[in-house]
Parts: sequence; C-alpha cells; structure tokens
Amino acid sequence: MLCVRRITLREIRLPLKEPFRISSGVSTERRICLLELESADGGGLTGWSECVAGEQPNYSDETIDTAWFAIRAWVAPRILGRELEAPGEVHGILARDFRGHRMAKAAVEMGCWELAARLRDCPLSVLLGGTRERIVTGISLGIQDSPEGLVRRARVALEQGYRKIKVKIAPGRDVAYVRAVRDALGPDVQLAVDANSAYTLDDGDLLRQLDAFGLLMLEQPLGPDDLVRHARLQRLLETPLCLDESITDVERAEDMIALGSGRIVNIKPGRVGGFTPSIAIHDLCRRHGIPVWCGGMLESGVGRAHNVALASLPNFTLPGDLSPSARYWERDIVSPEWTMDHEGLVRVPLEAAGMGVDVDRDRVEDLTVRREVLQ
Ligand code: OSB
Ligand code: MG
Repeated sequence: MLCVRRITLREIRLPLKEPFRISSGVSTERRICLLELESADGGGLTGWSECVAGEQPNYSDETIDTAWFAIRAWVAPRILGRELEAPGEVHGILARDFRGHRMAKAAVEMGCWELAARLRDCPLSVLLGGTRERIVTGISLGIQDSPEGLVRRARVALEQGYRKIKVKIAPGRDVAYVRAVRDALGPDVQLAVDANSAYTLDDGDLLRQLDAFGLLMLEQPLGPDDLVRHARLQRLLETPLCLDESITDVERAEDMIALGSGRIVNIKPGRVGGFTPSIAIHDLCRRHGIPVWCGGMLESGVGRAHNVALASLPNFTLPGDLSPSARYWERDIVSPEWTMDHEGLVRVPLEAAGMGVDVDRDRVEDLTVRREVLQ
C-alpha cells in the first residue's frame, strides 16, 4: 500500500564547477526542481525525487517552469490521496488522456518508487529489479574551445578511472576533435560521441568520417523525431547509432528496433516518464539483444541516486554517465556524496532503504529560491 498525502516542490540553484556545453546550449548553473513526497500512513516517511527538465527547451520541450506548472496542475492531483497497491501503477495513472510532460510525470513517479522502497525498508535498486552492486561509469565531456583542451580533459578523466569517454560534438567541432582524442588516448579506450541532434541527413558524408575512429557509438546525430532518417543514416555508417532524445517511451524503442534506427539505447528515466517505462524499455532491449546504458542530465545527488538504482538492472551493460558529485558541484545536497573509485566504479547503496543517500535538509533550505506545497 502506498498513499502520498503531500508533495513539496522546491527549486534550488546549484552552480556547476564549470560550464557544460552541448550543441544546442550551455549550462553554468542548474535550476533544480526537487520533490519531497510524504506518506499518508502517519509514519512520517518521505520520498525524494528530482525533475531533470532544464532551464531552456533546448534538449527537450520541457523546462523546469513547464514541469513545475504541470506537476501542480495535472500530475500531483492524480496521485495525491490516492491509494495505490504499488508504485508500478503510477505510470498508467499519469498516462491516461494526458500527453507529454514526461519529465514532470517522471519526477512524481520516481518519487513514489523511492517512497515505496522506504516504506518496504528495501533499497530502491532491489525494488526496481537491480542485480548489480557496482556500476561502470563514463564521463560526458562538454564541447571545448579547442581539440587540445578536449584532449587534456579526456586524459584527466582516464587517470581518474572513467571507463568510457563521451565527447559532445557539433558542426565545426567534430572530426578534428574526435581524431585528436582518439590519437591521444589510443585505440583501446571506449570512446563515444554525442551530437544532441545537431546534424541532418545531408551531413552523411561528414558523419561517415567518424567511422575511422572506432567509436563505441554515435549518440543522437539527428532530430528527436527522425527515426526514419536515423535508420537511413545507420545504413550508411559502421559506427553504431545510440538514441537518446528520440526514445521517449517503449513504443519509440520498438520503432527504433523495427526500423533499424539505432543499435544502442540511452535510458534516462526522467526523459521517458519514470521507472516503469524505463524498465519496459530495458526489458524490450534485452529481448532484442540491444545494450542499454543510463544517461545523465547533470543531476544533483538525488537524481543521481535514482539513476544509479536503475543502472543496476542487468541489461545496463555499457558504462553510464554517472559521474561522482565532485565532478559537478563544490558540494552536493546529499550525504554521503557520490564517489567513483579508481576503476571507474560507483557503488550501488544496498545498506539503506530507499535511494540510499540522505538529503542534507539544511543545505537544501539554504539553496531554496521557490517552494510550493501540494496536498
Ligand atoms: O545528451 O546526454 C545528454 C546533459 C544535458 C543534456 C543532455 C545530455 C547531457 C549529458 C550530461 O551528457 C551527462 C551527465 O549528467 O554527466
Ligand atoms: Mg545524449
């Protein structure tokens, strides 16, 4: 049994240690929407989650402001006070006659899973069906001003233990940058690139040059809705395509497989509407021999906890974008902070119930610029 009696929305501001640039925009400070969900059973337990929507609609059409509005107006009212058998019901309740707003829905859905795990005194990863105790981790490097600058970052990341180096690319900052990194790191390092939809099919010849670098994958070269065009591009390339923005639900993953639009899926639970659709995509891909990995959205320690729990499922066989707290923040909002060892492994917390880290409430209060209580 699960019943949420109150949801507190908070917006905190967390400055990134350094700006993070992708093809469609740059983040210097994160405006993060945190949710605290309170159980109606009187035990005083609360679950936490994070909405991954950005400040600008450059990655997806949602933003923190649209998500805040959607949670207040349509998502929370469907869940508050409702008696649920299990958190797996939430996704269906939020899907019926309610299009889009997946990041808003995911924030509430994932908070319900976290709360359910605490109520059952069970680690979130176990409740989700996770089987791994450690997650192999890669780093996503933002666009740099020069190939030399990018090579420097990549070398440091390898020394820190990262097991996959993902490089953001954009027109004009692609082949030369990737060549420089491959030449510097040697042929054995797992190297991937992510275009965040910066190209079109007219760039086929250019993208074909990337085949020379033995990349693990080329992530999301074309637009989010371009499943057919991605299939055409995949036929031109040896490098496996991985879809991120395009995979918004399990049906889109089915389409990718049916059309041959890609060979790998990046699962971000916030992008697909929560854990239930994430698990469905994971299971579908597993049946089809498609490897998946867990992407990141520059989350605080709360969203990171949710990603780590999901990445413990068995078909997450490629390194996730799950960098430790210190990569992003002077100080995170959870304790313990997220760390990675020198083999590039992040431990899945299995000792505590729920997401396995504690939210530093005093710090969250200090950082809060907006709050709203829904009940
Ligand atoms: O495409 O994976 C992406 C960050 C913001 C928006 C989109 C993406 C990213 C990242 C960051 O790659 C990965 C991380 O959280 O470290
Ligand atoms: Mg991506």
